[in-house]
Amino acid sequence: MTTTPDLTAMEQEKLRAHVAEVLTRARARSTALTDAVDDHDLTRQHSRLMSPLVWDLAHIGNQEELWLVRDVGGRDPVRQDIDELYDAFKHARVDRPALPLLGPAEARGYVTEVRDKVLDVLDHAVLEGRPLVEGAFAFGMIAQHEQQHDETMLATHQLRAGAPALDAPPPPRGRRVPAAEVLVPAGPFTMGTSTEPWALDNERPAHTVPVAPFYLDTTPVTCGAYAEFIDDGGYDDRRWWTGAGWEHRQKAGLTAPLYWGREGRQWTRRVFGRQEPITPNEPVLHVSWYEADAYARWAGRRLPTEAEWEKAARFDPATGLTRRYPWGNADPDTSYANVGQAFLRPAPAGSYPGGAAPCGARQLIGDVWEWTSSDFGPYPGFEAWPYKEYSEVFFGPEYKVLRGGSFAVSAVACRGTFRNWDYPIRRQIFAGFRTARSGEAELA
Ligand code: AVJ
Ligand code: FE
Repeated sequence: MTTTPDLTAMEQEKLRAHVAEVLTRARARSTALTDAVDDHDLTRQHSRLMSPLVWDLAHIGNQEELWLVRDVGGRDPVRQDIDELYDAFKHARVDRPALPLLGPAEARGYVTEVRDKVLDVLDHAVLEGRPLVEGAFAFGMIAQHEQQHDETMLATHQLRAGAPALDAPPPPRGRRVPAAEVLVPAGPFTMGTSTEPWALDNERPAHTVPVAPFYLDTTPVTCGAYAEFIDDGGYDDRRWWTGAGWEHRQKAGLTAPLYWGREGRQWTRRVFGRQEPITPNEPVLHVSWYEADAYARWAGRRLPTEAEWEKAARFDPATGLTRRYPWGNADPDTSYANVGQAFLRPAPAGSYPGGAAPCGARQLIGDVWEWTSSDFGPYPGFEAWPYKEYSEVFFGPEYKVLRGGSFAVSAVACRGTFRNWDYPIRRQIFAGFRTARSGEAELA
């Protein structure tokens, strides 16, 4: 897929060390998320939308075994007998608690045994020559997979009732922004990537996309702004909702974001087991696509398309080039963005001025996943790789694209090109949004 020039022995060693580091970091997080609760909490279902935590853990190990022990390593299977139990396409999440799953101790033993073999495979692997190992792709894919499930496990923690099990310091305070919206002038840009070594198939290939001028919110929509929509009767005014959105709002009885409640006139919410007043300047979380879309219409605006989002996040008008990240080509760290579950919440709107895009928009990476107006589909020239079940089977109008990553994504699973997707009714994911409006009128 990607053709990298032949690696020197030293480059191979550096890459190997990097792989070991991202795998180890992912495992530390999986361990922390599963050690935080007792065996009962690991095996029970906290929501019909989610797997038991112990399923995620063994599924992480099983994917690692399939790709790195068996395929890349060419080694004998560790537990071929459990492949079917941990195949996400064989059993719906709602049915997983009733399966004869590995218990907590067995699952921990299994993932450790697989990892020991993988580190041995890594020691001996030649990281080029075969597409799957070129640039250590399969290892990067598995590290991302574990981190993606860690984010899913964190969403299960948020759904879980009972005493708090997780702790984190508060995020940095918010900053003022010069203007509520930024202009992204007209013009084509290069979307997607053909060079990012660990980009997944749906991010490829790079291709040119024309984009009309538009304005984009400088920051994600805040809880305070969202509360105004609610208090203005937004949930009861059919004008703001699409047909399908209104139908869902009625059927599901939506009146506020998931986890929100009222104490008198004050909006409150539950955050990882703690009840608290909403923070007005924090990006709103746990809204469905339908709610985000309705809010935007109420505000006289719309959701950005996926191409608009990516142009705002990556295009540098000074060079005409597309950056890896809003701030440039450096990997994310805490000076640029709220990623890596350093905190258990998004940072206030306007935070991370150092991570702003050339257009001036902030917090495009990290904090909250941002719903876009776009359906999840293939880029021109898409090729499913290395397996159809990562992306291709989900392409179609029933899924909407989310961009940018939340406070719960790890740096390895978060890029300016990274694409996430979900059903427009979903709210348990760490999703918010920002709004846009077309710019033609002003420029004419
Ligand atoms: C990309 C987050 C939609 O969790 O369903 C995990 C990632 N794919 N295991 C998901 C994924 C296979 C996927 N999302
Ligand atoms: Fe998975």
